[in-house]
Amino acid sequence: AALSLYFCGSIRGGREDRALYERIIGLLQRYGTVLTEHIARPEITEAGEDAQEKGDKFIHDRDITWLQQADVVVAEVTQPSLGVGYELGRAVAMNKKMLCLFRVSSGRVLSAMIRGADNGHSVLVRDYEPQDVEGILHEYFTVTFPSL
Ligand code: 6IA
Repeated sequence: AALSLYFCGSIRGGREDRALYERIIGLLQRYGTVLTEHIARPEITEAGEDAQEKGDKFIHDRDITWLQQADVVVAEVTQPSLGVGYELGRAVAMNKKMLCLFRVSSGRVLSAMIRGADNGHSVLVRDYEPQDVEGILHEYFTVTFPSL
């Protein structure tokens, strides 16, 4: 069966990287079903005007259910986001396979709690530039899921 992928990217933490999330999600769809493809939707803004539609409790509980279903979690962690950090912590507690992508060229320094979560096998943090993301994902998925 196809993989289930959970992609994390900032929403209320700031939408500056939304177009990049869209590109990453498009690439991830080569490897399986992206449960969270709405993260790139332009109509989802950090102001969150459509939040009332479903409510934060609904969003949280649905996202945790998807996280439990996921075979792998991929996160773009350059734009700091409480929600992404929370998801990653929950995913570590669930022993999920995880790949975090950070753009050093942003001038930011990644949280020690994310960088330091890298354990060299199931949880990986990769510094990257957007032009390398296709190759990085290809290598990650072919090494992690050789049967693909
Ligand atoms: O704290 P943040 O909002 O930056 O957290 C972003 C992360 O939390 C993403 O990886 C999502 O998986 C999850 N998340 C946060 N808000 C939502 C949401 N709608 N829908 C789905 N996942 C979410 C909120 C939209 C709202 C602004 C109208």
